[in-house]
Amino acid sequence: MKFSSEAEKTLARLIHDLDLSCFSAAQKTVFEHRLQQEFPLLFSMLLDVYGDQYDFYYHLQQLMVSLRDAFDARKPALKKKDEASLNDGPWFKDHKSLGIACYVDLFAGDLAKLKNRIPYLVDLGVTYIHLMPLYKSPEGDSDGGYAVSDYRQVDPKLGTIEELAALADAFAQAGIHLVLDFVFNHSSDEHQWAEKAKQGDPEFQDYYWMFESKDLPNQYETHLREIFPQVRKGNFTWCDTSKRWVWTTFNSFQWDLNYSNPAVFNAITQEMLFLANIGCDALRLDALAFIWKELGTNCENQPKAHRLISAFNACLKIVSPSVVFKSEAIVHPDEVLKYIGKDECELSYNPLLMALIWNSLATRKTKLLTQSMQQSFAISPDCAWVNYIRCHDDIGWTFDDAVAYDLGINPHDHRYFLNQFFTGRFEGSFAKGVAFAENKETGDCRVCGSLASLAGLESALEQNDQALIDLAVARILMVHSIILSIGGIPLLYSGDELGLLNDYSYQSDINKLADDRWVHRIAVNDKSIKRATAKGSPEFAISSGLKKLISIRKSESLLGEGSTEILQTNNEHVFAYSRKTNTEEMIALCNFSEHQQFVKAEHVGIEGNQRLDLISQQNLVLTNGLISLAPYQIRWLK
Ligand code: OTU
Repeated sequence: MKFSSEAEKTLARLIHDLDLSCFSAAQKTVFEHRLQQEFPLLFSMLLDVYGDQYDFYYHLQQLMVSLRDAFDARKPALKKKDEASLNDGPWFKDHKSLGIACYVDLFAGDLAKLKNRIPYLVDLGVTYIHLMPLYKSPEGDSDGGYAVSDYRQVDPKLGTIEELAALADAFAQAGIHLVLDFVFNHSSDEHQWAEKAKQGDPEFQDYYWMFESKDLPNQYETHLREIFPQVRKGNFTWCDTSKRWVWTTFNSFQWDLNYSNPAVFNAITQEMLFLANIGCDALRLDALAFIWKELGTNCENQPKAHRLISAFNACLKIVSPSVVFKSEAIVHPDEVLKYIGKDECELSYNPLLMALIWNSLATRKTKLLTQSMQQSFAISPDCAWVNYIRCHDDIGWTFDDAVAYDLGINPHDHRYFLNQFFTGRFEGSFAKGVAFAENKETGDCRVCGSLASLAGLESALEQNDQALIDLAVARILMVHSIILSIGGIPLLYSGDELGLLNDYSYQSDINKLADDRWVHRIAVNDKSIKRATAKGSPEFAISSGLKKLISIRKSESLLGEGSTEILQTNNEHVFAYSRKTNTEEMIALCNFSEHQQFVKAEHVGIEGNQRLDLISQQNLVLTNGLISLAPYQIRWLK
């Protein structure tokens, strides 16, 4: 192949000019071997994005220096882990895997105290922890830490980088993989790059998208969405110090980085490798869909965004191959899939499953869920979904309009209904959510709220109605059962395991008031943990029920390695899927309605054979060939 010989030639020249005297002979061999393996792809990606720039080769040379230095700085213990991971295959396929996402301050106070929470996590069965962004960020509103002022410094209120590295070790000893955020679409406006840009330094003004006049921004703007319309109109912010317009997709203090500048790719690679070298196992690629801007497009999911992510991935594989990327693409289902692959992100949030589970709770119908999963659940066996019900963000009604139309659902009207339902405006709704980012012009919004409040526990408790409380608890357990068994890493959102309700105190905090997502960013403290041990309480029912589901998951290896097939049940209220290996099979069924339902056993491939229901621990009894399901009942039939 012509191209690979070009890559080889280029690599030989780069290595020739690279001083590798810092390495031992053995380390030099490893580094060079990894370069041989990964450079062809890295080169082809960067050539495609930056090859027409006069100084492309200079930037490649700079990148080599960054890779060498990061490899040199990587601790021997981490290098050992890298070698082991290359031999052992991916950790995330294991049926014992269980994730949790939490804020350091809300969950523990600070990094030092978080160490004391490890026994709690181990008791829950956690093997993966995503610590929400904990880097230095502006005082006051920092978008929950997603405005990073220094990637190499921990927010002083939470601790130090040394404490974080020590915590990574402690987690590793407890069998917990650490996931950190890589917020690389933007930095905060207080990052030193931004500060220099504000002061007029042209080198750093090129790190961002800065414009003297509004002409070009206006041209871009005609194709762009507004992500946070509640805080600002449009995607650009006037910076008075530099007298320039700055591209700010999210908040005004989050400045989009300019990846058309190869110096930015290199600078951010250095930050990424610094994070990898702290000792994490995965990096969550925040807002990755937005990194490439192309005039005349919506500047999301651009082909060159994929090239850049592959290039970052190749750098990671050279320096720290045990670290994988997790994609945070909350976009059209077809676009979500494009980020998943060994060369891009081995892990990906599954926003479609998340949104459609909520949809099925509202409608009590599973057709949209079933058909969408049949279309979009399958991914490469090297990769894994991260399945979740709630996270720190709002819920947006992401699904493929074509699938909806196919089922006779008008997607626009249906999204309106879902917003009404989950904000509790729809009569008879059990949900108590808060509208987020309401667009006054279009009427669009998204939904915030804790899992328990959205699933009906808050309103049931207000009505003090035990039957409604029981239904809410059953919903909460059922939706968790899906993420625990459908295939992929189940990711809990801290507090949901304890049934925490919305916390409205943000409404009196000036720094949080404008961002309703704070309603479901809730402190977990000793009191809430203790409450969930009180027998008879809904919190206890949730926490003990969840623990039981987790322990069943952990005893069934087919829930890790088995393939998934989404089944048609011919009962519109029941969602079903099978998990299969060469030797075992399990059929999972969930009843999304508060009425008893029946499914013909033969429709889900059960033919009179003996099946054990792993949930009830009883053999399945068919009546007239029918499987019965009580309201919100889960069955795992093996
Ligand atoms: C992410 O989410 C984070 O999860 C948010 O907490 C941040 O505010 C944001 O990036 C900026 O850093 O708009 O409403 O995939 O939906 O990336 C959430 C597209 C968001 C976006 C997603 C983004």
